[in-house]
Parts: sequence; structure tokens; C-alpha cells
Amino acid sequence: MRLSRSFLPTLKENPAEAQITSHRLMLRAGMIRQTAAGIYAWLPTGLRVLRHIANIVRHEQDAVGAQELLMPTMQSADLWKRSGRYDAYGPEMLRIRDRHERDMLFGPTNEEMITDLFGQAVKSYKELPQVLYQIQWKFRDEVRPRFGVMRGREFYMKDAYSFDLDHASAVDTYRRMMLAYLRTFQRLGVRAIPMRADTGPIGGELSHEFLILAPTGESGVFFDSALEDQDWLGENVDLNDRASLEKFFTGMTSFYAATDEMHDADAWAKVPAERQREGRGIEVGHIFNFGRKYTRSMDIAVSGPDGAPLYPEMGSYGIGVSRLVAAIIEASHDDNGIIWPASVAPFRAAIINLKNGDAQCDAICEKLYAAAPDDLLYDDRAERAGAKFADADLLGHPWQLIVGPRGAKDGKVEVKNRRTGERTEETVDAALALIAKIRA
Ligand code: 5CA
Repeated sequence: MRLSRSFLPTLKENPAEAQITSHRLMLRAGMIRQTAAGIYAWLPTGLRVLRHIANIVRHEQDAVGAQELLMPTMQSADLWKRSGRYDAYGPEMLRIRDRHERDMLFGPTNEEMITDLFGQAVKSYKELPQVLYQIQWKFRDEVRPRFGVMRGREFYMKDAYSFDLDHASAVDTYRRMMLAYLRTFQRLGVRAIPMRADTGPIGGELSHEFLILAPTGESGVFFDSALEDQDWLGENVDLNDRASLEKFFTGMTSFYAATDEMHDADAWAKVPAERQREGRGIEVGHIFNFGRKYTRSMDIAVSGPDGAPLYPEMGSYGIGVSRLVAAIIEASHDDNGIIWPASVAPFRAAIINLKNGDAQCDAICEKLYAAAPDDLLYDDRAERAGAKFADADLLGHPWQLIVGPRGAKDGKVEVKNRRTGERTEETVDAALALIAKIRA
């Protein structure tokens, strides 16, 4: 992308309406704009990050055998009347009446719709287990939408739903999903700590929340720092073996982790003092096993081994994809702007031409840019160097490839690492190799 032609409305000043860093930086970096209270348009740079996150989420869901589908945002109230949640859900549900006076709603979540779809298609226990997911917009009419996309009214969520024959098999599914989540967050370049959670209105007994540490988080958290040191991508788990899943899960849950709601002072006291971590966290994911709550209330059964009707055990598994964009920024920024983990950065690197129109500078920049034009941001504007550096730091590209007349004479590019601030002088070929390496 050539910056001179991009729709990238950055702001120099801090917008008055933003109270937390991520909201401020997302507005300043031209990623989002508010269009109504708690409702945001995703501008090109913001959308790139949202897509990168969604793709990593998708990849790890597929890896544990979940299948993607896409359900509509608009739902019929009849579905929710069947489960009894239409009245129970309260004012957070946006209710709409169509021209035929039919009650509709903008989905806040999809348990009812997926259970109905499942019931129409699956008739025999032999077709279980099934895990289905979508990445789709949700609407919750929050009383106090705030902090930008962190707590929006319209937000992007990955929601998965599982159907199993019995409780033991539902627990296996839950554990596979747990592993998928840990791997997803690790690939996103953040640490999200799983904590035992209250099941709330969704119901059920087995539930974990995933929290990213940040001072602006809404929950207090207590955890054993050993959880931050695990390499979940390297963890060898046989997804088809119950004993292997159990070993992984008991190992993981043996480390203390709880939000203030579930905190247990006695268990906490047993964690070695040097490993005790206390702080605040942002909830970026939540997984639940709720047994037969919806299959029973909506009367969705398959025929069991003996021919008798059998109500599948269910779970649901959410990731706040749009909230993650803000949460990653809360966890990874400095005074100058965002510091993107390479896996989700809008661009692999920025190319900064310090002297547009200089034949050598232009030639090197064009050569670098040609290596990945869709994935590099080439600052070819007729701006001062200082303004270009400030924008590159604000936007948070993991690398800056700086081309000035002095270096260009010798065919050299200055390479700056945004996170460490380290600068090295490289040949054009070395810079090209770096471009190839990032997110390859
Ligand atoms: N049906 C279940 C899981 S599929 C469910 O809805 N779970 S949830 O209510 O916990 O939402 C899942 C995730 O969506 C949360 O962990 C959070 O990261 C995100 N989320 C929830 N409400 C909002 C909101 N108002 N703005 C942004 N993200 C939100």
C-alpha cells in the first residue's frame, strides 16, 4: 500500500472522548471511527488487524476439528421463545419488529439457532461429536458501552458450539477447545490466562475465562506465573486420546488462576511467593460446558444406540475478536504508539522514504515495495522525516525500513525494530530477506 494513496486518517492530537490507551491509539492510528454509541466502522488499517486475528482464530479452530459456518445476525424471536430465553435475556437484546409484525432480534449469541440447525440435520448418535463455529457480528445493547471496541454494542465474536454423546466426550471436546484457545492466544503474541469462571446466565458447571493482563482490565486477577511460561504450541497432545487430553488439562489447571469473583485465599497462599502475580485482566474469551440445557429445553434429540432418544451434551466457546484488537494494544504499546506482534500487524513493515524524488532513494524503496506490495506500507508522502517516523511508530509496524540519501548511495537500508528500538544498517538484499521472513 502506498501511503500517499491510502485511506488512513491519522490524528495528531489525542481525541477527547477516549479514556483508555487502546481507544486513543485506535482512533489516532485511523483504525476505527464511531458511527453511533458503541458502534464502530473499521477503516482499512483496523480491518487488516481484525482479519489477521480472525484468521489465526479460524486456523486453530479448524486444527481441533471445528467446522466453520455462517449464521445470520437477524434471528426470529420464536427460536428464543422455545428455549425460554426470549423473556429472560432482558434489555441487552435488541428487539426488532418486521413489516409483518413478526418479532425479530439482532443476535447477542447463537445457542438457540445452532441447536435448531443441528436438530434439523443430525438424527443419529453415530454422527456425534460435532463442533461448529462462526465468526460473526453480535449486538448487545450494553447500558454503558465504553472504551471503544473494548465494550461495544456491535462487536465481532468467534462463537463455537459442540454436541457430544455423553458427558465424558463433552469434557474431551472442552479440553480440545481449551488447547485451541491457548494456542490461538500464543500465536496472537499475547498471554491470555485461563481462569475458572462463574457460568452466569449461559448456565452449566465447567467454565473458563481467558484474560489478558492490562491495568485497564475490568477484573482483578490472581495467577501462578508458571502459566505464562508454557509453550502451548510445542505441547504434544494427542487430540484423539482421552488420557492425553486429561494429562494436558490437569497439568494446566494444577496452576492457580482465578478472577476476584472466584478467588480462594487458602489455595493462593500455597503458590510460591515469587510466582504470585496479581493485577487486572481483560476477558477476551469464555468457554462453557452446559450439558443438556438447550437440547432439552428445545427438545432436540438424536436416536441413541438402543434407538431411544438421546439429548446431546453441549458447550459454547466464545472469543471476542474485535475486543482482542484493543486488548492486544493495551498489552503492547509505548508512549509513541502501538507495538504490534508480527502475527497480527496491519503491515509486515513500513518503508520510509526520507527523500522522495531522489533517484537512489526512490529506486531502493520501489525495489523493497515490489517484494510484497499488499503487505507493506510504503510512506511515499512528501512529508518531513519527523512526521513519517511519528506515524510509523504510532501505527506500530514491527519493522521500519528507512531509506535516506546517505545510505542509499551505498545501497544501504536502516532497519529499525519497533519493539526494541534497535537499528541496524543492512544491504537491500538483507532487507528483502527480512520482508520474506516476516509472517511467511
Ligand atoms: N455464547 C457464549 C460463547 S459462544 C458467549 O456469548 N460468551 S460471552 O458472553 O462470554 O462472549 C464471548 C466473548 O465476547 C467475551 O469473552 C468477550 O471477549 C466478547 N464480548 C462480550 N461482550 C462484548 C462487548 N460488549 N464488546 C466487545 N466484546 C465483547
